[in-house]
Amino acid sequence: MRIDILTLFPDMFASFLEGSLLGAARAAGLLDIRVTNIRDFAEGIHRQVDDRPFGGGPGMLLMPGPVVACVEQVQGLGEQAGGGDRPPVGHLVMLTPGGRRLTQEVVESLARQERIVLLCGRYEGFDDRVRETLQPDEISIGDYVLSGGEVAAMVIVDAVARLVPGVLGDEESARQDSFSGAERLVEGPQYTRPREFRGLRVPDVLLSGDHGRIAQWRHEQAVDATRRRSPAQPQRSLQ
Ligand code: 6GU
Repeated sequence: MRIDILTLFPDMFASFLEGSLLGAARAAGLLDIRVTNIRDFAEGIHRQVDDRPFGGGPGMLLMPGPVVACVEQVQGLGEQAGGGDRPPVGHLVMLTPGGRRLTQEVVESLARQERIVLLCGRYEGFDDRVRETLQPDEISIGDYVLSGGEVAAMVIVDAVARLVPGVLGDEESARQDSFSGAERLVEGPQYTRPREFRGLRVPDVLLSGDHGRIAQWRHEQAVDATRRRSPAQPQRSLQ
Protein backbone atom coordinates (compact mmCIF):
# COMPACT_ATOMS: atom_id res chain seq x y z
CA MET A 1 0.00 0.00 0.00
CA ARG A 2 1.16 3.52 -0.72
CA ILE A 3 0.53 6.46 1.59
CA ASP A 4 1.48 10.05 0.76
CA ILE A 5 1.58 12.64 3.55
CA LEU A 6 1.39 16.31 2.54
CA THR A 7 2.47 18.69 5.31
CA LEU A 8 4.25 21.92 6.18
CA PHE A 9 6.14 20.04 8.90
CA PRO A 10 7.75 16.97 7.30
CA ASP A 11 10.29 16.64 10.14
CA MET A 12 7.50 15.64 12.52
CA PHE A 13 7.20 12.30 10.69
CA ALA A 14 10.85 11.16 10.66
CA SER A 15 11.08 9.17 13.90
CA PHE A 16 7.44 8.06 13.63
CA LEU A 17 8.03 6.43 10.25
CA GLU A 18 11.31 4.84 11.35
CA GLY A 19 9.73 3.30 14.44
CA SER A 20 9.69 -0.47 14.89
CA LEU A 21 6.41 -1.52 13.28
CA LEU A 22 6.32 0.99 10.42
CA GLY A 23 10.08 0.94 9.81
CA ALA A 24 10.05 -2.84 9.39
CA ALA A 25 6.93 -2.78 7.19
CA ARG A 26 8.53 -0.19 4.93
CA ALA A 27 11.81 -2.09 4.75
CA ALA A 28 9.86 -5.24 3.82
CA GLY A 29 8.14 -3.36 0.99
CA LEU A 30 4.67 -3.75 2.51
CA LEU A 31 4.21 0.01 2.88
CA ASP A 32 5.49 2.79 0.67
CA ILE A 33 5.09 6.00 2.71
CA ARG A 34 6.28 9.34 1.32
CA VAL A 35 6.23 12.78 2.88
CA THR A 36 5.95 15.91 0.73
CA ASN A 37 6.48 19.49 1.96
CA ILE A 38 3.61 21.73 0.84
CA ARG A 39 5.97 24.71 1.05
CA ASP A 40 7.89 23.34 -1.96
CA PHE A 41 4.84 24.37 -4.01
CA ALA A 42 4.72 27.97 -2.75
CA GLU A 43 5.75 30.84 -4.98
CA GLY A 44 7.88 33.95 -4.53
CA ILE A 45 11.05 34.51 -2.54
CA HIS A 46 9.15 34.16 0.74
CA ARG A 47 7.52 30.87 -0.25
CA GLN A 48 4.36 32.07 1.42
CA VAL A 49 1.77 29.39 2.22
CA ASP A 50 -0.60 31.24 4.54
CA ASP A 51 -2.40 34.58 4.72
CA ARG A 52 -4.96 36.50 6.80
CA PRO A 53 -8.65 35.68 6.36
CA PHE A 54 -10.80 38.03 4.27
CA GLY A 55 -13.43 39.64 6.49
CA GLY A 56 -11.09 39.62 9.46
CA GLY A 57 -10.69 37.20 12.31
CA PRO A 58 -7.85 35.51 14.14
CA GLY A 59 -5.02 33.50 12.70
CA MET A 60 -3.86 32.58 9.27
CA LEU A 61 -5.35 30.36 6.56
CA LEU A 62 -3.53 28.06 4.19
CA MET A 63 -3.65 29.58 0.70
CA PRO A 64 -5.28 27.43 -1.99
CA GLY A 65 -2.47 27.75 -4.57
CA PRO A 66 0.36 25.82 -2.89
CA VAL A 67 -1.98 23.24 -1.33
CA VAL A 68 -3.81 22.41 -4.59
CA ALA A 69 -0.55 22.38 -6.59
CA CYS A 70 0.99 19.95 -4.09
CA VAL A 71 -2.01 17.59 -4.13
CA GLU A 72 -2.21 17.68 -7.93
CA GLN A 73 1.43 16.80 -8.32
CA VAL A 74 1.27 13.94 -5.85
CA GLN A 75 -1.93 12.65 -7.46
CA GLY A 76 -0.34 12.81 -10.90
CA LEU A 77 -2.55 15.57 -12.23
CA GLY A 78 -1.94 19.21 -12.86
CA GLU A 79 -0.44 20.90 -15.79
CA GLN A 80 1.98 18.31 -17.13
CA ALA A 81 1.27 16.79 -20.56
CA GLY A 82 -2.01 14.89 -20.71
CA GLY A 83 -2.72 15.58 -17.05
CA GLY A 84 -6.14 17.10 -17.57
CA ASP A 85 -8.12 13.95 -18.29
CA ARG A 86 -6.61 11.43 -15.96
CA PRO A 87 -8.47 10.63 -12.77
CA PRO A 88 -6.68 11.54 -9.53
CA VAL A 89 -4.51 8.72 -8.18
CA GLY A 90 -5.25 7.68 -4.61
CA HIS A 91 -8.02 8.41 -2.12
CA LEU A 92 -7.58 12.01 -0.90
CA VAL A 93 -8.12 12.59 2.83
CA MET A 94 -8.12 16.09 4.33
CA LEU A 95 -7.42 16.17 8.08
CA THR A 96 -9.71 18.74 9.63
CA PRO A 97 -11.60 18.95 12.96
CA GLY A 98 -14.87 19.41 11.01
CA GLY A 99 -14.55 16.14 9.12
CA ARG A 100 -16.38 12.85 9.68
CA ARG A 101 -15.23 11.05 12.80
CA LEU A 102 -12.51 8.40 12.45
CA THR A 103 -13.71 4.96 13.57
CA GLN A 104 -12.34 1.46 13.05
CA GLU A 105 -14.86 1.10 10.21
CA VAL A 106 -13.38 4.16 8.47
CA VAL A 107 -9.88 2.80 9.12
CA GLU A 108 -10.87 -0.51 7.50
CA SER A 109 -12.22 1.26 4.42
CA LEU A 110 -9.00 3.27 4.09
CA ALA A 111 -6.96 0.07 4.45
CA ARG A 112 -8.80 -1.39 1.44
CA GLN A 113 -7.47 1.40 -0.80
CA GLU A 114 -4.36 0.80 -2.85
CA ARG A 115 -3.21 4.33 -2.24
CA ILE A 116 -4.20 7.16 0.11
CA VAL A 117 -3.08 10.79 0.25
CA LEU A 118 -3.22 12.52 3.65
CA LEU A 119 -3.42 16.32 3.52
CA CYS A 120 -2.47 18.01 6.81
CA GLY A 121 -3.69 21.50 7.67
CA ARG A 122 -2.08 23.99 10.06
CA TYR A 123 -2.90 27.44 11.34
CA GLU A 124 -6.64 28.13 11.51
CA GLY A 125 -7.51 25.93 8.53
CA PHE A 126 -7.68 25.86 4.75
CA ASP A 127 -9.08 28.45 2.37
CA ASP A 128 -12.40 26.77 1.54
CA ARG A 129 -11.57 26.60 -2.15
CA VAL A 130 -9.14 23.77 -1.37
CA ARG A 131 -12.16 21.68 -0.35
CA GLU A 132 -14.26 22.91 -3.29
CA THR A 133 -11.52 22.19 -5.82
CA LEU A 134 -10.34 18.82 -4.54
CA GLN A 135 -13.51 17.44 -2.88
CA PRO A 136 -11.51 15.40 -0.38
CA ASP A 137 -12.77 12.89 2.18
CA GLU A 138 -12.66 15.14 5.29
CA ILE A 139 -11.73 13.26 8.46
CA SER A 140 -11.40 14.29 12.12
CA ILE A 141 -9.94 12.08 14.86
CA GLY A 142 -12.29 13.41 17.57
CA ASP A 143 -14.08 16.38 19.01
CA TYR A 144 -11.18 18.49 20.24
CA VAL A 145 -8.80 20.82 18.45
CA LEU A 146 -5.22 19.98 17.52
CA SER A 147 -2.84 22.63 16.27
CA GLY A 148 -2.48 20.78 12.99
CA GLY A 149 -3.43 17.66 11.06
CA GLU A 150 0.00 16.00 11.47
CA VAL A 151 -0.78 14.08 14.65
CA ALA A 152 -4.13 13.04 13.14
CA ALA A 153 -2.31 11.79 10.01
CA MET A 154 -0.01 9.71 12.24
CA VAL A 155 -3.07 8.23 13.96
CA ILE A 156 -4.47 7.20 10.57
CA VAL A 157 -1.17 5.78 9.32
CA ASP A 158 -0.75 3.75 12.51
CA ALA A 159 -4.31 2.39 12.50
CA VAL A 160 -4.34 1.63 8.75
CA ALA A 161 -0.83 0.11 8.59
CA ARG A 162 -1.60 -2.60 11.16
CA LEU A 163 -4.45 -3.82 8.91
CA VAL A 164 -2.18 -4.23 5.87
CA PRO A 165 -1.54 -7.97 5.47
CA GLY A 166 1.92 -8.92 6.77
CA VAL A 167 2.54 -5.78 8.84
CA LEU A 168 1.59 -7.28 12.22
CA GLY A 169 3.02 -10.69 11.49
CA ASP A 170 0.08 -12.34 13.26
CA GLU A 171 -3.10 -11.70 11.23
CA GLU A 172 -5.26 -13.09 14.04
CA SER A 173 -4.13 -10.28 16.31
CA ALA A 174 -5.79 -7.52 14.24
CA ARG A 175 -8.97 -9.58 13.97
CA GLN A 176 -9.24 -9.93 17.76
CA ASP A 177 -8.62 -6.27 18.53
CA SER A 178 -11.17 -3.95 20.03
CA PHE A 179 -13.71 -2.59 17.51
CA SER A 180 -12.97 -5.36 15.01
CA GLY A 181 -15.55 -7.93 13.99
CA ALA A 182 -19.25 -7.48 13.33
CA GLU A 183 -20.17 -6.48 16.89
CA ARG A 184 -17.50 -3.75 17.27
CA LEU A 185 -16.84 -4.74 20.88
CA VAL A 186 -13.92 -3.50 22.97
CA GLU A 187 -11.67 -6.24 24.29
CA GLY A 188 -12.27 -7.61 27.77
CA PRO A 189 -9.52 -8.19 30.37
CA GLN A 190 -6.45 -10.31 29.63
CA TYR A 191 -3.89 -11.83 31.99
CA THR A 192 -0.36 -13.19 31.91
CA ARG A 193 1.87 -14.60 34.66
CA PRO A 194 1.89 -14.64 37.61
CA ARG A 195 -1.36 -16.46 38.38
CA GLU A 196 -1.72 -14.36 41.51
CA PHE A 197 -0.63 -10.73 41.93
CA ARG A 198 -1.24 -8.90 45.24
CA GLY A 199 -4.06 -11.26 46.01
CA LEU A 200 -5.69 -10.85 42.58
CA ARG A 201 -6.13 -14.20 40.84
CA VAL A 202 -6.39 -14.94 37.14
CA PRO A 203 -9.97 -16.18 36.46
CA ASP A 204 -10.11 -19.99 36.69
CA VAL A 205 -11.78 -20.36 33.30
CA LEU A 206 -8.62 -19.09 31.56
CA LEU A 207 -6.60 -21.87 33.20
CA SER A 208 -9.17 -24.56 32.39
CA GLY A 209 -7.89 -25.49 28.93
CA ASP A 210 -11.52 -25.56 27.71
CA HIS A 211 -11.32 -23.41 24.57
CA GLY A 212 -15.08 -23.32 24.04
CA ARG A 213 -15.69 -22.00 27.56
CA ILE A 214 -12.80 -19.56 27.26
CA ALA A 215 -14.17 -18.12 24.00
CA GLN A 216 -17.63 -17.78 25.55
CA TRP A 217 -16.23 -16.07 28.69
CA ARG A 218 -14.17 -13.65 26.59
CA HIS A 219 -17.19 -12.73 24.53
CA GLU A 220 -19.27 -12.04 27.66
CA GLN A 221 -16.46 -9.91 29.10
CA ALA A 222 -16.22 -7.95 25.84
CA VAL A 223 -19.98 -7.29 25.85
CA ASP A 224 -19.75 -6.08 29.49
CA ALA A 225 -16.76 -3.85 28.78
CA THR A 226 -18.50 -2.34 25.77
CA ARG A 227 -21.67 -1.60 27.77
CA ARG A 228 -19.72 -0.02 30.63
CA ARG A 229 -17.93 2.21 28.17
CA SER A 230 -20.93 3.41 26.14
CA PRO A 231 -24.09 3.36 28.24
CA ALA A 232 -27.40 2.90 26.43
CA GLN A 233 -28.35 6.52 27.19
CA PRO A 234 -27.40 8.88 24.40
CA GLN A 235 -24.63 11.19 25.54
CA ARG A 236 -25.57 14.81 25.69
CA SER A 237 -23.27 17.30 24.02
CA LEU A 238 -24.48 20.29 26.06
CA GLN A 239 -24.77 20.44 29.81
CL1 6GU B 1 -7.82 16.05 11.68
N1 6GU B 1 -7.11 18.37 12.73
C1 6GU B 1 -7.09 19.27 13.72
N2 6GU B 1 -6.42 20.41 13.54
N3 6GU B 1 -7.71 19.11 14.88
C2 6GU B 1 -8.36 17.95 15.03
C3 6GU B 1 -8.42 16.97 14.05
C4 6GU B 1 -7.78 17.21 12.89
N4 6GU B 1 -9.17 15.95 14.50
C5 6GU B 1 -9.53 16.31 15.74
N5 6GU B 1 -9.06 17.52 16.05
